Amino acid sequence: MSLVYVLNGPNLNLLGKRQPQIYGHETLADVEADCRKLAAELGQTLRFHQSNREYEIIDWIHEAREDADGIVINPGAFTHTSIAILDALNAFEKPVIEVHISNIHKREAFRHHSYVSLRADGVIAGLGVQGYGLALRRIAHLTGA
Ligand code: CA2
Repeated sequence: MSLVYVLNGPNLNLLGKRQPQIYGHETLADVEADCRKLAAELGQTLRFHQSNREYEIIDWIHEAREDADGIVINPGAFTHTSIAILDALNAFEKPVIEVHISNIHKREAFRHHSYVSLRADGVIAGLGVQGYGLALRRIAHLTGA
């Protein structure tokens, strides 16, 4: 079994509850259930987390350094602001896939830049919540699982 962290940033706890035209109707609990089902097929154990606090996300990335085989991260709005999350990811040596539910490049100019993309091995944007599953498949491929 490989171990994958799936980390979600601020406001993603509101998924499926507001702005469905941008983020769809699935809740974060639905996304977690879908990810866990796929992970079982791929031979992955998941640690699935969401936080509105930057330091908690950083702490999970540090924790992942100990034992994880990969990180899937949707940093939410921290994508566009957080050098601290970038620094934490730079200290993680295994694959990192950045996921955005919406196509950030089709949205406001301030969403076009991602600090996390400076580290990510791959970036998925605009494929809705399907992006999470695709990211898990990519990590399975990269880790040879
Ligand atoms: O498209 C994405 O996944 C984003 O990472 C989502 C972030 C946004 O700041 C990024 O630019 C792109 C926002 C997540 C907020 O999620 C909500 C979901 C439902 C209702 C309100 C917010």
